[in-house]
Amino acid sequence: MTAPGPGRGGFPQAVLRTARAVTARVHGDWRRLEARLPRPEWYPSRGRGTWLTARLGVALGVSLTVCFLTGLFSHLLQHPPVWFDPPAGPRWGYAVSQGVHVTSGIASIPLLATKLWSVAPRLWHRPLLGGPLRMIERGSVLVLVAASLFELLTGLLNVAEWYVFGFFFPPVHHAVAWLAIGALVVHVAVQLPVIRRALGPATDDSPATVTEQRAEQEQEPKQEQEPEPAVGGASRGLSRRAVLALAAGGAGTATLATVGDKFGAPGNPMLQRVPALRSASVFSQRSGRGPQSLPVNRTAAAAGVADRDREWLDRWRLGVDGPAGAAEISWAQSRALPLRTARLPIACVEGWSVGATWTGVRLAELVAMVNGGSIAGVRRVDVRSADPGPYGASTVGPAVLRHPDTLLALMLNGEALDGDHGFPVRLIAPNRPGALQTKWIDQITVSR
Ligand SMILES: Nc1nc2c(c(=O)[nH]1)N[C@H]1C(S)=C(S)[C@@H](COP(=O)(O)O)O[C@H]1N2
Ligand SMILES: [Mo]
Repeated sequence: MTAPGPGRGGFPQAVLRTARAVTARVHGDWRRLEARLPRPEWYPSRGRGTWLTARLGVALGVSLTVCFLTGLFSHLLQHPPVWFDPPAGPRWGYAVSQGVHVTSGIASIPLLATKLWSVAPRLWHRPLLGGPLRMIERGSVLVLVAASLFELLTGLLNVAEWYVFGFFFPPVHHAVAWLAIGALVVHVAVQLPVIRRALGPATDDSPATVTEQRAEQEQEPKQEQEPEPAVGGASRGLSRRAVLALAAGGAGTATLATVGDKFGAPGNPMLQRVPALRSASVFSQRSGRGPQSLPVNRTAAAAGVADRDREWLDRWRLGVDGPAGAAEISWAQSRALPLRTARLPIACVEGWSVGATWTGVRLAELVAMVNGGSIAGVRRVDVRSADPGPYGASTVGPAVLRHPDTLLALMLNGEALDGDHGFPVRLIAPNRPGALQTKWIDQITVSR
C-alpha cells in the first residue's frame, strides 16, 4: 500500500491537483450561490421596461451632462490651469453656472434612483458574470453607477456642509466626474439601438418591436416582459407612465425645495416677484443668514481672526509687494484712496448666491503702486490672509485684475465689513467662485 504522500507524482503535479481542486470548489460554491441569488422574474412590476428606462435615461443624460459641463466650468475658474485666464464676466456668470450645477445634480438624484429601480432585474440576468465581453459590459455599467452615485452623494454632502468624507473634495469630485461622463458615453453608445427603438414611433406592441424583443430575449433569456399587459393582466404595480410621473415629481420637488438660495438676497427682485419660491425652498437655508444679510461659511472665530478692535486696527497694515516696490497701507490710508462701489454676488460652490453692494479700492490701483504705475505685464496677484484654512489665500489673473469692479472691499452695503465678512478688507470680483473671494486680506504679492 502506498501512502498518498505529497511526494507522489512530484511537486508540480501536487500543485496542479490542488489548483484543480480549489477551482472546482470555487466553481461549485459559485454555482450554488448563483442558484440562490434573485432572478429577474422576481421583479414583477409592470412599470419596468425599456419604454420607461429609455425616457428616464434621456432625462438623466441631460441633467448629468448639464451638471458635468457646469462642474467643469466651476473647476476651471476655481483651479485654473496655466493656459487659462479666468474671464471677469459676466459678473453673475459663476453664480448662475454654479446654481445650475447644484440644481441639476440634486434633480438627478430622484431620476437616478428611479432609473436604477427600472433596471434592477437586469442585475440578476444569468449568467451573472459570463464571458469576458459580458464582464466588460457589466463592468462598465458598474463604473457608471458607482461613479454617478459617488458624485451625487459627495456633492450633496458638500452642499449640506457635512464633510464626512475624509478627502479634499474638489480634486476627487472632479476626477470621478470624468470617470462618470466617460462611462456614460460608453453606456449610451452601447445602448443606442435599444434607446432608439424604445423612443421611436413604433409602439412596444407593434410587430417589429416584438420581433426585436424576441431577438433581445434570445441574447438575454431572462429579459423582463416588455409590453404593458392588457387591463386585468397579472402583473402588479404602477404603470410605466405613473412611474415616469413619479420620477419627474421627485426631481421637481427636490428642485423646488432647494432652488430658493440660487436667487440671491431677500431683496432680489426675482424673489420679490416670486416670494412663494423662498418659502417653498425649505432646504435652502443659506439665503440671507449671517450678518449684513449675507451668509457666512467660515466665521472670523473659525479662521482665528476674531477680536479685532480699535488698537489692533491702528497697528494693522496691508502689505503690497511687487516687482517695482513695496507699500504698507494703514486702515486710514486705505479709506483715503479713490473708492469705487459695485454690485456683485458672493456665489458659493454650494450653489447659493447673494448679491451685495461693495465699496472699496480697485485692486489694480494697489497693484499699480508696486508695478511702476500700471498693471502692464502683471501675470498674477496673490492675496493672502492670516486664515490658515484652504481658502485663506487666492490668485487673481490678468482678466479679473483689469476689471474695474475687482475690489479690495472695505464696505458692504454701506457699512464697514463685519468681522465674519472679512474685516478690515476682502477681495470681491465679478464672475469669481465664492471660495476665491478671500476675506481678511493682509498681504498682496504682484508677479510679472
Ligand atoms: N480667508 C478666507 N476667505 C474666504 C473663505 C475662507 O475660508 N477664508 N471662504 C470663502 C468662501 S468658501 C465663500 S463662499 C465666501 C463667503 O463669503 P461671506 O462669508 O462673506 O459670505 O468667502 C470666501 N472667503
Ligand atoms: Mo464657498
